[in-house]
Amino acid sequence: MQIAITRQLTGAITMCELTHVARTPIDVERAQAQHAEYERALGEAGCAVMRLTAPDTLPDAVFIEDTAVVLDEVAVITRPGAESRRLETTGVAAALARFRPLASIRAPGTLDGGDVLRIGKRILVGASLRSNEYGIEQLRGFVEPFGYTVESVPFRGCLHLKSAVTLVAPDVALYNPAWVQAGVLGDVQVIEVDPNEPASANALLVGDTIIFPSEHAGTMSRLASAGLRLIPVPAGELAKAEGGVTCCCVLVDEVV
Ligand code: CIR
Repeated sequence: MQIAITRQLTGAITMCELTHVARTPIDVERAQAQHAEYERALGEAGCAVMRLTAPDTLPDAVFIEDTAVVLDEVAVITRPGAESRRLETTGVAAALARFRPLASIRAPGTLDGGDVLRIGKRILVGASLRSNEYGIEQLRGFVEPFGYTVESVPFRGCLHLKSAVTLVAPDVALYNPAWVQAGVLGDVQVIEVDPNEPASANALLVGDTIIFPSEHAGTMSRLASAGLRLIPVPAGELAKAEGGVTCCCVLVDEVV
């Protein structure tokens, strides 16, 4: 059983951080309905969903992925690159302490979980506006003793590395070749996004199921043709806040 920790979406989301996306009005009720559907999909994919509350002083709290990197051995609590997001980690750390020993990124380090892509024992970290070299170095120090390697990866055109590439199977990556080079991914098969849907590389793999935004029909049909199992979810309102499907949960594997 996997636990998916999610976080309440409040009306404060209209004040969210934005970097590559122009601000357009977010329909909060619609966003909440989409978020609830996402949580239902997590349940259907086999997760136990644990939703944390959020104060309305934290506009981006729903994007909980950015606050922690959870491995079997340790949970690394991040120090998000956007100052407005730094207080999000307190509630997440309290929840994760039940499941893992904690380590924390400290100033001047910054790290957003959305930049962290694990491929087996390789951890790729997007060198982004949000994750700096100090944060990446601190992460390396925490996880190398457990046999992981940490590589800093260049990308462009989007907020986080996982906006440009995610795994859709343990050895298959979905990526946008305009934003990240396949070479950095190493020895995995790759599927390119539909070129008409540049922002569709963010897929959430849960077991053998992919939770995927239903708005990206072209890329979805590429994934389906590859024989992958999909649960489509509406995610258009969250996209207006520059969030995708990986961003809205932290997955905690049961360690046996
Ligand atoms: C932000 O700019 O921080 C939020 N509005 C969106 C964060 C999305 N998170 C993610 O891609 N992991």
